[in-house]
Amino acid sequence: MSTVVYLDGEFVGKDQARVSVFDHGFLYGDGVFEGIRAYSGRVFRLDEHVERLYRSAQAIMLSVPYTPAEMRELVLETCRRNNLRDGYIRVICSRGPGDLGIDPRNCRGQATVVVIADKLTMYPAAMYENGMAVITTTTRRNSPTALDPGIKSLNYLNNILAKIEVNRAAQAASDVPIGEGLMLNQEGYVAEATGDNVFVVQGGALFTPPTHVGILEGITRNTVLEVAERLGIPCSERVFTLLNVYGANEVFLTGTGAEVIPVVRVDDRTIGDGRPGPVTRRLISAYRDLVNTEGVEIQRMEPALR
Ligand code: PXG
Repeated sequence: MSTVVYLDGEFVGKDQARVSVFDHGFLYGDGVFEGIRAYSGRVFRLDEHVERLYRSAQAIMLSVPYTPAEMRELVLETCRRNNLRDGYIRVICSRGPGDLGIDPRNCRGQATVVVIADKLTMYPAAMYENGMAVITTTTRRNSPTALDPGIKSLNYLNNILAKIEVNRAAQAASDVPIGEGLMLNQEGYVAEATGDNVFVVQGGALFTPPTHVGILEGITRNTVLEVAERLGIPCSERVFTLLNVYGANEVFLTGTGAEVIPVVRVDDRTIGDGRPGPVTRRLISAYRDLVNTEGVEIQRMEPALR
């Protein structure tokens, strides 16, 4: 079955899914998006992703031409049309076509909406077993006073610049592969990774930066906080520095794509004994159990008799 993409009111073949070069999403990164996962025929935390999409859209005064309930249905329908049971769903809402000026008033006033459901490229399984190395990037996370990282905007250059640093560092030979980069906020406090949130474990308790540090409030982050609480693992949001990361017993990252992934080396400092720790391993397993049991059914319930 060939991939179909939802684009502005209709499903079209992947190769026909084209957006104007005058679209302000393309010209200026003027838009918002979501990355969502489906597992075993269910969409994980769909309502949370839809809510975040609308929060982001509202922040940039972008009017989405559907209700959140319709958007939710659109995500499910895109999965159905692609026969997708496991994979990745990308929702993109851009300002739409306009002229060459940045002024959003010159666009049509309603978002271009795209929904893609496709396969996902994941980190290799060995990284979940053995952990990854990370570096701290010199690129600082956007200041919330300039562009709040809580907005999941199409403007990812801040993260991409950091990711380029990660890629360059990863070229050097290393027994532990470098997979991500930590980004600090403008004050030098640990914010998040280029596409994931960060947690440290210290004395059996879990710590992650609060949203006011300037992070994307990850749905996986919030899920892990919930799961940890259920498991009786103390957790709190706390502002911390690299010193707290270097000295942590365990470090891991969270994200829709990465799920929960162990970090065993930070800026060439070995974390703990250099192996994924017990709390991280417990959370990886609990998170996997959850994604395979919870979520919104993709298939419509068939009538019992027909
Ligand atoms: N921080 C940032 C900056 C992100 O982009 C997360 C945290 C984790 O959020 P969720 O809700 O997924 O737990 C993200 C989201 C990629 C890619 O290709 C990654 C994300 C988004 C889009 C693409 O690596 N991560």
